[in-house]
Amino acid sequence: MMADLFDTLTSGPGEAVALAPGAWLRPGFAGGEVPSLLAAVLAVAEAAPFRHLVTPGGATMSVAMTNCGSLGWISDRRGYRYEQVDPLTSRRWPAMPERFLQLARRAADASGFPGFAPDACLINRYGPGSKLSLHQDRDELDLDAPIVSVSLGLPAVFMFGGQARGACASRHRLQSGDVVVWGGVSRLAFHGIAPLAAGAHGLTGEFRYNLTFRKVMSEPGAGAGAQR
Ligand code: MD3
Ligand code: FE
Repeated sequence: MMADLFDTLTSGPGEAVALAPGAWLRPGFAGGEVPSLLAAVLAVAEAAPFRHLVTPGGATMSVAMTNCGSLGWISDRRGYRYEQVDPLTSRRWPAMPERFLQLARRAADASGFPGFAPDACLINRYGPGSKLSLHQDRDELDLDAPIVSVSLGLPAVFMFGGQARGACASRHRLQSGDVVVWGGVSRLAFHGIAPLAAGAHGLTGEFRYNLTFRKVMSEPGAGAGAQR
């Protein structure tokens, strides 16, 4: 049996919950680091401000985004892609803070994906009502590497859609300090975030932040991903 919302509500820190094959929720894995992670997020946002991107279809996203690392994910009328330069500032994205890298690697190691070396970290900021519709993350060249997500601030309801577009298969609450590693067959699963409930968090106020660590570029000679 896969876990559902109630399992994640009742599991304590330390134990991993299998959300799906290759997808491990680690409640509270980053718990003690939340204040320092948040400080690093705000420092990134000083150099590369949060902004609401426009989709290729012309809709403005309700989630505000920025990035750090050598590549950053962007969307505009021309499509979705990774860029080395922030189109808002015309500068390179801020470097990935060492503590981000360490946390992402530690979580991936614990989940059976040793040596994770992300080159991109997308930072999402949710305000009241912000949502992310069901989607796949498939703009990365290296689909063998997992994605590691870290939640900070207000809780959110994560929707897991499985391998096919369509209905949400399960829901899970993601709370501040929770880390999820998405690898294997879950790497291309459909997923989204339900509209954020209004609230007040002691550290983030009305916001929820989510970090997703991604390996965009394949290593030379890494195989299938290399020629995509
Ligand atoms: C499952 N972010 O940035 S994190 C995204 O909370 C994104 O901001 C959400 O989806 C957020 O693309 C969800 C959980 C997550 C991230 C990546 C995944 C789940 C995933 C990639 C594949 C499968
Ligand atoms: Fe995603």
